[in-house]
Amino acid sequence: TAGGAVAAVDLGATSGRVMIGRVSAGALELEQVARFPNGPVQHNDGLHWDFTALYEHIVAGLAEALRREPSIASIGIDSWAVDYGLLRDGEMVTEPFHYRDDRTAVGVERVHDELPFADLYRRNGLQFLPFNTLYQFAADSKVAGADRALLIPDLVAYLLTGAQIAERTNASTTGLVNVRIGEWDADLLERLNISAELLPALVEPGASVGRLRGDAEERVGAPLEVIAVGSHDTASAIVAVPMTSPNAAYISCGTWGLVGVELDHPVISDAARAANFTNEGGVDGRVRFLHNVTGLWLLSEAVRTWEQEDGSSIHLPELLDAASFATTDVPTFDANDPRLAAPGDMPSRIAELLREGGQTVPKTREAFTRTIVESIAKAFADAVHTAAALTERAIDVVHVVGGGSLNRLLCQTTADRAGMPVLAGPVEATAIGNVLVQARAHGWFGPDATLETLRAAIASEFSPVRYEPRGDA
Ligand code: LFR
Repeated sequence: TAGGAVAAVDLGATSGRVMIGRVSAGALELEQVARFPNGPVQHNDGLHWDFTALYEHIVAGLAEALRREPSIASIGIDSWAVDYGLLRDGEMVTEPFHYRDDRTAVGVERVHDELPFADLYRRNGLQFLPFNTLYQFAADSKVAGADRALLIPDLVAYLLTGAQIAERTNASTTGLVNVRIGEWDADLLERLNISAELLPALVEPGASVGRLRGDAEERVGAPLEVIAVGSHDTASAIVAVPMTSPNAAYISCGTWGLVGVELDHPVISDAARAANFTNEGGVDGRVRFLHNVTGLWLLSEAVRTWEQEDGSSIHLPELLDAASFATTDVPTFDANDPRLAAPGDMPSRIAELLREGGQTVPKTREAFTRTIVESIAKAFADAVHTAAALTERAIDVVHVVGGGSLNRLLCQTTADRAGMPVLAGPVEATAIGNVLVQARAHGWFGPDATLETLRAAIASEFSPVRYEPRGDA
């Protein structure tokens, strides 16, 4: 009885995928069915996503998934956070904005004029990121004329099923959910002039959203059920971190590096605010107490720039191998500098930061790559130590999951700089978390499965690679 197949839709900032997850006797197997590119698109009024294209790829991918695996029982959808689509009379008003669009600066000013950041933090427990949804709303002239705002995974679910919901983990990244009561903060909405009607009811991961309807059902081939998962990709990834002790920290590393620990209760102390740590909602009411570190974005934007210069593509694993032999002094910069947030010529911007810091700019691409990786590792290690201090935990191991777990140089330098072992993997944490929450909803892990049950079930299958800290680093 205990098993079956589900489909996971996982949308990242640079690509999206549809996967089949097969679960049997606690074992889990993933099969990628479709992968499609994603990225910012410049419109007259700023950076957007090509959501319409994403949706087409999703529907085509789901149809292919069902062809390959007719027993698929449900669909779960996760994506990056904070971004939303606006609806008017049920129709999308415009392609959603991309969170790296710089219009949000105006929104930050407007919101902080009404409520200083310290007051906001006490309410929503969120680290300051200029693109948190509440700032985006304040800068988006189309919000006033809309009757619904749906976060990206909820928007996909709506188009598929017709149901309008706000999945809780992702809703927590809007800045509009009260961190103590776990509901939309009505008072905050009023002060920010946001109609309470704009936001649909919150729904828990594991709940049924609805069945495919109309065109979606026809194209996919069956009236499949959509189940809410940890629809914030980071929430799904954390489900699949094989943590076995409260003294474990995690880094969910893709475009971003989300560095922190899992808690039962939020920490909204002045120190947490000053360190810009966030209390995002996890699956089962857990708290993702973490800090956003600019992750592989720096490397992918640098490589993109170099590829444009060369007019040919770069083989990243090769570049990273070469970078690991660049052993002379490695200058580092602040990976979190806000000037590195927008798309653009990353090598020049980084060179400027290095010069500002009185450091020499590496001359070769290998050495430059080493500087980028070490700077990310340094920011990771700092965030791990800060998380330990803020939560008074004796952190003694760091799990790295996501694409970054395959980056050996990054894992090793993170271990070196944190002074503790790094356990790398699974690389597919987000998709695994998405699949596990659906599988649990179907009862395939028994009636009382906790996150610990799920983590234990997959621990044997995805055993991590261990990196010991090198003492001399
Ligand atoms: C990671 C992520 C982060 C969020 C950022 C922007 O993919 O979801 O958790 O802060 O993207 O949405």
